[in-house]
Amino acid sequence: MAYQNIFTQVQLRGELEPGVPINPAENDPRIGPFGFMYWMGKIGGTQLGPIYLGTLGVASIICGGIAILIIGLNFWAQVNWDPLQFVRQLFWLSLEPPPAKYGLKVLPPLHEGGWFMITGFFLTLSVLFWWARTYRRAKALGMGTHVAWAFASAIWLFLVLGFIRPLAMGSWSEAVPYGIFSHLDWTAGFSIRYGNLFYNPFHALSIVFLYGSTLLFAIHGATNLAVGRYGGEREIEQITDRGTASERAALFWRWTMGFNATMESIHRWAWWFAVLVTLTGGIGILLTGTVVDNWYLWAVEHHFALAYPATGVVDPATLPGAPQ
Ligand code: 07D
Ligand code: 07D
Repeated sequence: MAYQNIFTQVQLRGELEPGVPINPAENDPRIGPFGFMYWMGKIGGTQLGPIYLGTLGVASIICGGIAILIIGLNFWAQVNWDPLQFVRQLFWLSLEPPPAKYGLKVLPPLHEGGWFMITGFFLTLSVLFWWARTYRRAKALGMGTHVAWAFASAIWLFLVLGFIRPLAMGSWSEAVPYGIFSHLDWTAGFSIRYGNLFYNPFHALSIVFLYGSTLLFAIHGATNLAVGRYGGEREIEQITDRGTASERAALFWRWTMGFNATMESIHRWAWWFAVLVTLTGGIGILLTGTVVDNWYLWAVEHHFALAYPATGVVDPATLPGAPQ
């Protein structure tokens, strides 16, 4: 067998595997497997399929499809149904939420946010169906539901951005537009409108866990590859019966930083770091405009930002009667 390292990957070939059977009483309409693919093997397993759609999968894909279709048709209409301009301007096109005057009206006129509301409805359904699918498939396989709960943390931020916070602010106009660059403009505008998001401690926490996640992922991946020559990629065996690979990995980290995670705990570290990115992020966004109006002034008040010398210029958002 060839020595495996980061540059030489295993391209497994053998019988096509349908995977473990599940409870025969359950409907199990899995489709495939379809065959092997060399290029898939470069980034993961070589086998394509089996795939399991089921009711929730089909429902999710239909709802997601409707959302994408409405977004796409709105974009296309915005360029007078010119296919070339659709492609050229794709990144700049946007489906905007309703204007503020409609408040929480569920269905404003279609061209004034109505299409946006319908899209949001189907997109949210699609994401929720997909969540239920991750939960149900895990249960069907007798697995824990860790993936579903981690996904729920991302959905929490998604719902805060597009549903919960707009509801709390009393207007759907607060929601994020559907568009590549327009959602970036929204993000930048949000920070400016609320006095610089860097002074929001939950944004800071979210960044800590985002950066932390990349660091943990990198050192975990690197450590496992490094002890691959001792069977380190057989993580489960190394957890239950600590072998020479995990001994070395542990010693390496004790040598270099005085402490080591275990073969098992590193995955708990990684899970929590990833989950906390969007959990803390969602809290930070929900507080913005509802509890805290200007994060810079909030930071001045809490003595971790310096007040500028008086210039006579007043932030209109701080004046009584300013639109909230
Ligand atoms: C690599 C897994 C694959 C997923 C991909 C995303 C779509 C959207 C929709 C044309 C890591 C598929 C994209 C289906 C097509 C239309 C209308 C995940 C991986 C490849 N953002 N954001 C992107 C979304 C928010 C921000 C890219 C979604 C907030 C910044 C992509 C949401 C804020 C930057 C995208 C969402 C924010 C991006 C790449 C939902 C604050 C970038 C995403 C539903 C968090 C980056 C041009 C990626 C970029 C980028 C999608 C929400 C900020 C289009 C679906 C409102 C600063 N965002 N985003 O790889 O290049 O994620 O933008 O909440 O710099 Mg965003
Ligand atoms: C959006 C979770 C929802 C996604 C779901 C997926 C589909 C598509 C497609 C299958 C991303 C649904 C998917 C429908 C399916 C296919 C193909 C996760 C999402 C459910 N920031 N910032 C964050 C940094 C600034 C701002 C988080 C850094 C400025 C706003 C993160 C910097 C301003 C918001 C982060 C920086 C600003 C954030 C996002 C540096 C702009 C948010 C975490 C170095 C000028 C969001 C509390 C995440 C948040 C957020 C990082 C700067 C604005 C840690 C590193 C000061 C408005 N920022 N930011 O995972 O939670 O998002 O804030 O400058 O809303 Mg920020």
